[in-house]
Amino acid sequence: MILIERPGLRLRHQPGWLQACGWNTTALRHQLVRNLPWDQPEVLVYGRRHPTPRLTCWVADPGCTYRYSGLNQTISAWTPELSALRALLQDRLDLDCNSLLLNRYRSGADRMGWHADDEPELEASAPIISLSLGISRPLRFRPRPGDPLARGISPVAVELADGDLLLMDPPSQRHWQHGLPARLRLLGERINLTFRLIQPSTAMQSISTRAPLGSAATSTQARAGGTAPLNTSA
Ligand SMILES: O=C(O)CCC(=O)C(=O)O
Repeated sequence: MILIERPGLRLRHQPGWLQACGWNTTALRHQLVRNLPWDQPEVLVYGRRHPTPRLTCWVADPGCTYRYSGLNQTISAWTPELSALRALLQDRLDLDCNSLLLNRYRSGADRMGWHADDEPELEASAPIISLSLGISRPLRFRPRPGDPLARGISPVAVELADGDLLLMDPPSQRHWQHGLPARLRLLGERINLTFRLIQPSTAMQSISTRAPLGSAATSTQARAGGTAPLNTSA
């Protein structure tokens, strides 16, 4: 496990983790493409609707619903392969989760804006567990604007390849943002899965009402790519 630490940031990266656990990552990616009800929701940014620059699917236990930038997020059920992945995380890492956000980047043009996974309904003491499938893309981290702990610290990039595990430990989400820049020359597809632990009692709260992250937009709008997009040529 590669440990990446900066003030307020702790990442644990295990390249090829899924393959080491005996999984066929190509078959898994094809199953997910085929079996999940992929959606391209629109988000409100400064009063205008924009399609997210990627496809998404929200999978969760009953009661772990939330609203996404003013729209009800549709919950999909755990498929057998996703339940097996959840059991693997419990078994190998002793980590619980009750929800999962899948992002499907159809090519290098699809992306994710800067954001922190700091929604109030997320259990703050639990890591965000990320698994990557398909083509390799860099996930970039930067201090949250104005954060006193991480001020002046250089951004960090983690290249996430097929089968990689990345654990984003608390309190990383309080002090750092992350985002996935476009890579226009890349044609291949990538799917990322982030397993989360939601507190069901707060799960109905609207994440579109959260405090802004150094801009007038919410985290959801930023994640959607609606504010200051990442440098596409970097
Ligand atoms: O695609 C990735 O690796 C990042 C996904 C992400 O930032 C998220 O789901 O919040």
